[in-house]
Amino acid sequence: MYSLIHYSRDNELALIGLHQAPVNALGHALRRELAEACRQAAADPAVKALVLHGQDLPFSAGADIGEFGSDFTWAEPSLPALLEQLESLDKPVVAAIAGVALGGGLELAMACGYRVAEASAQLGLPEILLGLIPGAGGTQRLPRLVGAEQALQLILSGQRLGAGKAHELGLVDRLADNRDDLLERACAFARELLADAAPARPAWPHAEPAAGLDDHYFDAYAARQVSRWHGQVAPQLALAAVQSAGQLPLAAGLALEQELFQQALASAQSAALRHLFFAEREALKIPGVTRDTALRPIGKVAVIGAGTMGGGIAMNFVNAGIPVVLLELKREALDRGLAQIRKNYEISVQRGKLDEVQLQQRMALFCTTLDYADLADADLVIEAVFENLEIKQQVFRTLDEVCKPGAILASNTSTLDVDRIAAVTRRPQDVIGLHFFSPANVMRLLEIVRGAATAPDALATTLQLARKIGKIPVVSGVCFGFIGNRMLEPYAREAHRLVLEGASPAQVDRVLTNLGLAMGVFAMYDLAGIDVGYLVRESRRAAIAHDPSYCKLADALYERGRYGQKSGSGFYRYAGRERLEDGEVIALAEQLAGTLGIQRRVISDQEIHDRCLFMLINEGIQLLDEGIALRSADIDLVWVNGYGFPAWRGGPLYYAEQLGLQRVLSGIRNYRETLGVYGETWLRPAPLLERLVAAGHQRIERC
Ligand code: 3H9
Repeated sequence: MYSLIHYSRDNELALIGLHQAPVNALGHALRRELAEACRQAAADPAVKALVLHGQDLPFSAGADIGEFGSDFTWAEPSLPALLEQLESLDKPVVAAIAGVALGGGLELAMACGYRVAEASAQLGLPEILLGLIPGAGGTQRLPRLVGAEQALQLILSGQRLGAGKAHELGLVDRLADNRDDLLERACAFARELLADAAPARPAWPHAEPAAGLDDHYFDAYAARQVSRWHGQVAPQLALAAVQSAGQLPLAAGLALEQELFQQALASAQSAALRHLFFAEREALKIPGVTRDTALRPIGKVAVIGAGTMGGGIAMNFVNAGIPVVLLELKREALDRGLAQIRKNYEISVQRGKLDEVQLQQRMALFCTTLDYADLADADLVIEAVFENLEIKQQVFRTLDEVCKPGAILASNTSTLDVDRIAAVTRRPQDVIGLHFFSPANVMRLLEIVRGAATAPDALATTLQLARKIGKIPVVSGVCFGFIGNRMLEPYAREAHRLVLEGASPAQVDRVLTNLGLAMGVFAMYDLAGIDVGYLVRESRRAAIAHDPSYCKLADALYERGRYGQKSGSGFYRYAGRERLEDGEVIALAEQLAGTLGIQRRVISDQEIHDRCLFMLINEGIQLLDEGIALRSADIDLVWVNGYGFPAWRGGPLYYAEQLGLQRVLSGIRNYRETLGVYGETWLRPAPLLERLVAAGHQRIERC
């Protein structure tokens, strides 16, 4: 009778096991069967209590995100209606939570009168990360369980709680030691409730969720967050919904929540965030790599270079419990690197994210060496030495000598040709690029560069490892700068040129941050170091020599020792951490423009937006055409997670689809014509963009 539910009886208990692989997403078919199972249990006089659990699966990851936008979302029983049905049963219902109870999954658990979770379960309402608000009672029932203040924090952060913390807050009634005894513990709890003649639902611990909060609490909260929310609708809707829990009876609060949820679901921002959710999962699917591809065991990692980058990379593995050997050429460099790592962990301890014992455990996983011979037993070696081909090739020659067969040899290059690095070894199949972003222990993006000879199992192993250390991996082919930095080049080039033509660095940055980017181009260059950008340009002077205006202002700043934040001045001046506009930079731009024969003029914000963004998009489309990126959504992931592109705009290529490909193409063509030689040199529409527009495609895909 059921295909997604395991229904069984244990004396006076009905056991209802949800079984919709892989994560019990509450799609229409599962909802229908669950409603039927609840009706069956309600109608059976022998059943006195119900236990809901995930049958050999996590409890539930919430509503089926793939259903949103289709008729199935609200097909009866809708999730809110199903939960109201559950809540109105006159028999106690115990939710037994294993794995995850997220979003609608936690809402399902909260509609039950009682909850038991196994110790490693994770609970949360992550809807906000999808541009949504909880829409099946979460904004009403959570405040009644844990209080409005706590509920607001959980709903607005989307943060997951461990079962222990959930228990402390009163979200969970009982804890089971592990998955194996969860169901037994939940059944024992249900029997206890029956023996005690407990009510089907206990009274809400916070019947007045906002009691004790200042009258202006919610307004003041919103005022504090408004700049951080940056025009995003979901946080404002979530706040209004939680606020209503303190003002309205449950039924009215649920009705209001429904309205607000619908608004969030219909928003372009939620569509963009849902696009990224699926993009993240799709990015793991790589041609030539299947579920059956055998993985290489990774028990020990070596990192060459203990500077900021090497140290940050090493921390990722240690955080996941994998021992790391750090190699440097000099003892002092090793000591300095290790001291910095300890300092980073100490900051985490101060912030309460780590305790002293964990700090000691992590430090104990590091060992250091000055001798390459000590890398012989490493399963993965990542070099993070100076960005220079000859130096990296030399490191790889040595690795080829000392490393065991089958070890994966990775370069953390951000621009160089991985195939030329692989070519100096006798095992190019084991060589791969792992491009971490700085700070490497914080940034989630990991570009995995697949060389021409990289073996599928080496690729599969690094993909899986990336997930294990909490990164978002995106596979790129080999080219200068891979996906991210190659796209940065035309985007930053336009920004630099616009300043010569009459914009100020602050105006350019403002246009970009108004769009939602975490940082403008010039603030970013000042942070990364103008000397660093200069060295990258030095490595490819031949390719840019034909344009004397190319990043000329940055070169001039470099010559004046204005290296950015670290030297107190760059495109801006710095007073401590405060960024100030600098008239000297404008004067320098005017002088350079005069020398180069560039007519300065008033530059509109629209032109800044179009030239920077359209060239960024254009390069992304070109990368797709060349096969460097496998899909346009991979490009979106790179720019959202590595370059501060606003997630709620879905990434640059998704943004282009919303703008309309025709608009992007005609913008590029227009500037190509109006910018003279410069336009002809650089503003060339990608052939794929032209083909897509000619064929009337709205989506960016190979054609
Ligand atoms: C919501 O609940 C709204 C309600 O408040 C109101 C409604 C009216 N739906 O991540 P993984 C798929 S909004 C559909 O690789 P992991 C995923 O696409 C929802 N599919 O595994 C993937 O498919 P494939 C709020 C889902 O072990 C497969 O499951 N909930 C859903 O690394 C495995 O996923 C959330 O935001 C879903 N809800 O992580 C939770 N969840 O194999 C979202 C997963 O074809 N989910 N899939 O690529 C997660 O955070 C993680 O998936 C989870 C597992 C932690 C559960």
